[in-house]
Amino acid sequence: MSALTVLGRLSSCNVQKVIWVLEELGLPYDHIELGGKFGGNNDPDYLAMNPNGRVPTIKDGELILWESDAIVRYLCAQYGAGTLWPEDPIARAPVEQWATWGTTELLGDWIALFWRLVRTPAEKRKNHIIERHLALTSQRMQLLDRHLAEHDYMVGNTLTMADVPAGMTLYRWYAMEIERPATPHVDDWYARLCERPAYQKGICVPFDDLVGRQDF
Ligand SMILES: N[C@@H](CCC(=O)N[C@@H](CS)C(=O)NCC(=O)O)C(=O)O
Repeated sequence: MSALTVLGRLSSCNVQKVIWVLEELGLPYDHIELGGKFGGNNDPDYLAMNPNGRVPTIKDGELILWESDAIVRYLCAQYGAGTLWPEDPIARAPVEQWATWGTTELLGDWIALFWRLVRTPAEKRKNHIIERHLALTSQRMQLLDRHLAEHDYMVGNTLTMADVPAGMTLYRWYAMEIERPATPHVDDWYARLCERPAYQKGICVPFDDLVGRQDF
């Protein structure tokens, strides 16, 4: 048994970020599938750790932590100093900025699009709502494209925590049957990410078992 345990189903995009980071850091960990079709996230034992009843939660020694972004920040700060987590606050500031942008600005419409298109059964889909979320997500991807014209990764030319929230969205973005705007620099960034075994393991996870399911 490793000191570090992740609880949460890998089909969850929030769990995926955590697994991606752990794999990038090369840390040993145990992974327990929980939530969704696995259940367990409303059991008293789990709620005692995470009263929010959602996944992921991690245990690292005595530390119990939930909220995927807090977990990603903790793992990067604790184990990725100098790589995923620049130690100098001035160097780290844009990393924090883009990580927050990914989570707050990009993720909202992207996840709404995924829910409306993929998780909603075909007979219940509302095209005008799908189109609105697609248009807003596309605008964010175009902003990202302009930014990535100048950089190989979100901040500078190596992977940092800044890549995690936005990078997480890409597998599903490219897998969804939608009309995407031309974003050649995002395409190149995605190709670079796909070359990383950690990204393959954490993020490139087929989502067939989520199609048409709104019950979790
Ligand atoms: N803000 C939370 C959101 C967590 C969340 O919504 N998790 C979803 C999966 S992506 C969940 O637990 N759904 C219930 C389930 O899987 O049973 C985080 O980032 O960790």
